[in-house]
Amino acid sequence: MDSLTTPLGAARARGLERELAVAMDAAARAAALQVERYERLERIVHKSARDILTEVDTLSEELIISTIGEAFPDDAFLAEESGQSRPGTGRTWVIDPLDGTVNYANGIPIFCTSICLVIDGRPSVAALTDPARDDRYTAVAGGGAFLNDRPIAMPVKEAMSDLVCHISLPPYGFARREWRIRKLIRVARETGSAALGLAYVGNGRFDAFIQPRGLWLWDIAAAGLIAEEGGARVTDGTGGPWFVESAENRSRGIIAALPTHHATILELLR
Ligand code: 2AM
Ligand code: CA
Repeated sequence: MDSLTTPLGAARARGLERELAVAMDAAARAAALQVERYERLERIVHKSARDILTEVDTLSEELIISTIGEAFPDDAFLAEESGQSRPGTGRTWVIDPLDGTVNYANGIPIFCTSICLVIDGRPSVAALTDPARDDRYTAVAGGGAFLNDRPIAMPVKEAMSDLVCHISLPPYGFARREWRIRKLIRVARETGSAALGLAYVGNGRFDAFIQPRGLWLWDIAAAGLIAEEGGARVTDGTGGPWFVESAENRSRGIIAALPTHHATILELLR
């Protein structure tokens, strides 16, 4: 397992082997907890009208932060439930301990745990695990994307009518644009886990992920790198850089698509 065709090999070539190994270990621990507690929830807190929090979100995040914090005590964290700690170190772990919490709490087995190391503002190492399927997505910037230790890449699809797309448009004001896109593609889906849907672009389970706003940095950090390393063109909702660490992060949009169709999708959203 030493070549560039394995995740740890690709990470080693960039001096990030330990980082990826620790991220994979932290994701595996959170995934095990999520499987163990699946359909056995004790407490659901309503964070806001549309947002919920379970004890599994909190426990998963604690597990991930303690695992990574032990290995890299000087690094900073930006995590969904506990926020930002120790900014300004140049290395920040961006964490969504459980993406797709509503699915999880309802017993729909579509959710994931997402971990990304951002170095000097650049997503550099990603580990994203779908516990229900034991699908382990990983990526290293410039080193490729992997699913269960095998390299992945998007397929070639020339015709827009072949595209299977993950589409989440805002509820108001986008009906005409949504219809314009749906008319041209094969089918649109919404999984309820933005991070998992975006990671699926990395190996062409989705040919595009289209959400022009409403995401947080922890929803997109790991999955955006996986999509990009799988060969997608990835931008924000208007064609700009998809990951801006200092941006007001609740309103991030992301368009990840086969490079040949990305510009058309952006145009259709205008
Ligand atoms: P979450 O489960 O980690 O909250 C569908 O709800 C998708 O959008 C999920 O991936 C969810 O992530 C994400 N999302 C981001 N911000 C959200 C919010 N304020 N309320 C509900 N879901 C949100
Ligand atoms: Ca979450």
